[in-house]
Amino acid sequence: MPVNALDLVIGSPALQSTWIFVPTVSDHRKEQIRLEAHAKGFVGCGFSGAARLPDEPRLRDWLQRGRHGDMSYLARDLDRRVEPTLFLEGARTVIVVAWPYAAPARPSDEDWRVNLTGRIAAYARGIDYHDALATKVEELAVLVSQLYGGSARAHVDAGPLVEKSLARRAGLGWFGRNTNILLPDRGSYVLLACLLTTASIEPDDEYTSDHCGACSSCIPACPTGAIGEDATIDAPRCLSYLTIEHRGPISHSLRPQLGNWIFGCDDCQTSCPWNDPDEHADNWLNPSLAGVLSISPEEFRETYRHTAVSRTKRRGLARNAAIALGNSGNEAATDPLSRAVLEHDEALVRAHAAWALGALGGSSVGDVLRRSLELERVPPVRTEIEQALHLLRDRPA
Ligand code: B12
Ligand code: SF4
Ligand code: SF4
Repeated sequence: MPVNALDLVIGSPALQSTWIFVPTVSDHRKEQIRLEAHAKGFVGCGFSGAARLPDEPRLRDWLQRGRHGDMSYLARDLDRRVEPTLFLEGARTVIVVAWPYAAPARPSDEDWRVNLTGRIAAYARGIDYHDALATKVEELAVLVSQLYGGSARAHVDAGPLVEKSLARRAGLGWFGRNTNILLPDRGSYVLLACLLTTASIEPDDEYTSDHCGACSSCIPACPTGAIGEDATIDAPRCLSYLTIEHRGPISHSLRPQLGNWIFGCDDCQTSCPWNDPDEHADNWLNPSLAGVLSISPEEFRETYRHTAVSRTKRRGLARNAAIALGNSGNEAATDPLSRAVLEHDEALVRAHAAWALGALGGSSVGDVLRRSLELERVPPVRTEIEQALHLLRDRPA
């Protein structure tokens, strides 16, 4: 979920000359940083050295298998992904913090099909975490520089470093089979951020246990089978990738697996015994699909501007809502989809609305699709409409 790169370099020459690092047996300053991180709301704060991470062969293998899909930035300059000193020259310590977010409720499958509501992944609730965390990590950076001197630089998701591996090395938790880092007392509903510093701070022990044990619940819970036996994700199959990162049409074979996910996916986390579900559904996470499909540019800006959802853009979110309406099996989805195939200003959305109408079927759908074919000028959308008409014809009466 990368956004614009966040760079922060703290540590004026004045500060650096005032504070000289003197290693001590018991470093109270380290505990002060941990306490401050907790006071800011972080639920984990660990310290790691800045040596090169051992992940390069795993990353290379993952990339060679094309598991990164369109995220070409992940393949750029692997050294920068595993070498903290290339992110901050002279880095000697990486402080990794974990920010908790509220667990999602588990709405029943039946409910969304009746109410025609979508699902947004729980991490996206509220102000975009990139902004929220950046401010807190910047404040922590000031404290680190005051206590130890040196310079510091924050890394929140968008940077190249492999944050999960740093988190494990900083002692925060283990890699689950779903590839997320789980904290033993929190589960995986946490977001990670790093603070690199030139100060030398005693590292914590890396997290060597693995508490997945015999469990493998997340693997069958994944709607698209994106979690490999080798605990890596095939991103082009992952709904989080498809609904957020992937800009173009979603392949026909994967559309039914979206269910009602319109931004991200939590299925491999809600199925995990280390995560407790929330009891209460949150309307913001379950918006009306018809509303999202027809959302205007102004409404989209107003509703999602400061949230992570803005990353998928209005076009992407409406595309996903069209698919979810097609998956609902509910006749009430026909009207909003018919309006979209005839009138939506985005070709991508019209194309997916055509598919969704074909998937829904019903007596009025053929007429709507034929009318839209008369009006439609964009070749890929025309193809989708023709395919939807074929689907209708082939459907058993
Ligand atoms: C690209 C990316 C994605 C991609 C690919 C996901 C993936 N698993 O790689 C997509 C778009 C699919 C995605 C989805 C999600 N993401 Co994402 N994503 C990233 C990003 C930007 C890079 C991850 C990466 O490098 N992947 C490459 C592959 C090869 O890495 P990997 O699968 O983790 O493989 C490594 C491990 O296998 C590791 N490893 C495994 N076992 C062991 C054992 C040892 C001993 C060692 C040393 C290493 C090791 O070695 C591999 C190479 O490093 C990071 C932020 C960052 N800068 O790190 C966030 C991040 C991983 N995502 C995050 C989140 C929250 C999500 C979602 C939950 C969002 C959602 N609800 O929709 C889903 C979860 C899907 C899933 N099951 O992974 C969080 C994870 C927080 C956590 N608790 O772990 C991160 C850290 C962002 C953040 N700052 O908080 N994401
Ligand atoms: S986020 Fe969803 S689609 Fe992606 S691996 Fe997890 S369960 Fe599968
Ligand atoms: S569901 Fe089971 S296997 Fe998957 S991450 Fe959680 S504990 Fe590990």
